[in-house]
Amino acid sequence: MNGNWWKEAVVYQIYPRSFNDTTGSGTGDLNGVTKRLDYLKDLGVDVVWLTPVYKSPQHDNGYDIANYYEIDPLYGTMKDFDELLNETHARGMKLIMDLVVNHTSTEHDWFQEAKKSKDNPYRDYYIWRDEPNNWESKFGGSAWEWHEATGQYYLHLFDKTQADLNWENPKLREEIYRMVEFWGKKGINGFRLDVVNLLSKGETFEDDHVGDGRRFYTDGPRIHEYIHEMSTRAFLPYGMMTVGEMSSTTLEQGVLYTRPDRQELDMIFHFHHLKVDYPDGEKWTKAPINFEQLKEIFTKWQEGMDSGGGWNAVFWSNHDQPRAGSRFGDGSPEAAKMLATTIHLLNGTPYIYQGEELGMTSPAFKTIEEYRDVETLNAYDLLREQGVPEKEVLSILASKSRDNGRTPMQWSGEKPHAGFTNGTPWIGLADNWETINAENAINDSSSVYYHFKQLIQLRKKHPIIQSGSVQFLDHLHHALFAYERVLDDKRLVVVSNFSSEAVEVPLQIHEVLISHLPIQSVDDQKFVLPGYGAIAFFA
Ligand code: TEU
Repeated sequence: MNGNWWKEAVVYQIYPRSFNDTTGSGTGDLNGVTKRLDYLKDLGVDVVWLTPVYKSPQHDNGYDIANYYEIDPLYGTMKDFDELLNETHARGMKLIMDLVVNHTSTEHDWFQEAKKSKDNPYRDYYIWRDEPNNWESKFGGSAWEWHEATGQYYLHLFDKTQADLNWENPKLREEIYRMVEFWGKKGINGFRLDVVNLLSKGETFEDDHVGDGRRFYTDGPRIHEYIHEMSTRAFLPYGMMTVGEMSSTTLEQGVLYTRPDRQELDMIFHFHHLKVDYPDGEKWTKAPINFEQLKEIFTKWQEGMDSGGGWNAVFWSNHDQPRAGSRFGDGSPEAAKMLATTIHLLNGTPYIYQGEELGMTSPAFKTIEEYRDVETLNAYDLLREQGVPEKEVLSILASKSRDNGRTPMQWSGEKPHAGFTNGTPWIGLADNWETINAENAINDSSSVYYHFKQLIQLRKKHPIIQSGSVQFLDHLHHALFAYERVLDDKRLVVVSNFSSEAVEVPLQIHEVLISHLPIQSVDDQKFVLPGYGAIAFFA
């Protein structure tokens, strides 16, 4: 097997809770995923990434793990998991899981022990202090929670039910590696590592006078040591693919995390391009996309990872983000196809988030009762406390909430819940499911689905897509996102129009690789790219 197989792969992310329910519980399950494996195989994906299905009280939809060795009954049993793994492999696909080791649920046995007394052997698996500092939780409020019985505070960078683990403790690290080996022995093919660049908190825990504390624990002092140790001990021996989810990291760090000679991670997700509608870093406000900034970020990361010898995961969407078509486009199938072309022909391993291949949109919820996400509900309370009017808060949530990406997969026009469940779905559906659904998509050769399928096939056929160098073309019209890939004597040019207006492009086309809207040539030196059009051609 090619040691770099993940460089040639396309990954499909499944958020099982919202994928396919076979029991009528209203929540998707593992058997539901197994039933849809043929759908994924037909689409052409190589790797399936399952977000957490471990035992959990589900305060943060499974990112609060209570037992790393068990499947949450909500999703089924270990037998169901084994079957899913076998069936995935039987179809020539690979399966990766989520590894959440920055924190555990406070219901995890380790924390249950740790909170018993200050001298409990598990106390030091977590981070306790007599006094809190001023660091803030990423879900709002202080990052410290008071524990009355033992008279100390524990650190939680996320919800207060997600206690941060103390990676300084070698015993804890051993436990983690043993757990990774358990899944490695089962035969899974890798992990997506949740907020993995936050593991090393430093030792000083000083107040942050200029920020929320993140500069102390982001890419912290011992982070590369920990990741290298975990990789050589637990990932490499099982040939696992790894993708690190990086919170607020830098390009320099990104190269360090992914340069193969350093034996840390295969690739990373960074989120800078998904903060271009966070003015001054503020998520909870409505703002247009800063398109110039978007292009600068891609230019920097694409060219920089390429020349530094690192490797990117490329993506627009995941379970923490509003639907990309609604955010970067107008929600139309054309915009969905344009975004797909843009991302799939870049340098890196592309990720598709469930429903993205159908052009699913954000649901535009209108009341607070429709939301489920802990971060969203906290933000709602904080904004209301600050006096922001209800209507405005709801409009902010409709554009920014993580629940925008978590509505059920739209399988068919079947009433009442699009073939997702026969029960009551845990969260409502986007109301366009009667038109936007997998069944309709498969029956329509011009659908977003077939556009994704074509992009996946092109990647397999043309080595330039996987390994060509990348250079951005910044001299074209301001509404265009354009780059070229170069391999040997071949030059592949990709031009996407992020506006609804047609734009003239002064470039010469030799051979069109993919394009979803009619391209009109002005003369042999120029062509017109329609609004939300995208084209890739050999120049
Ligand atoms: O997310 C990490 C993270 O910090 C963000 O993506 C976060 O959701 C966003 O910044 C909020 O504005 C990961 C998981 O993907 C997410 O679902 C979990 O809630 C989080 O870690 C904690 O485990």
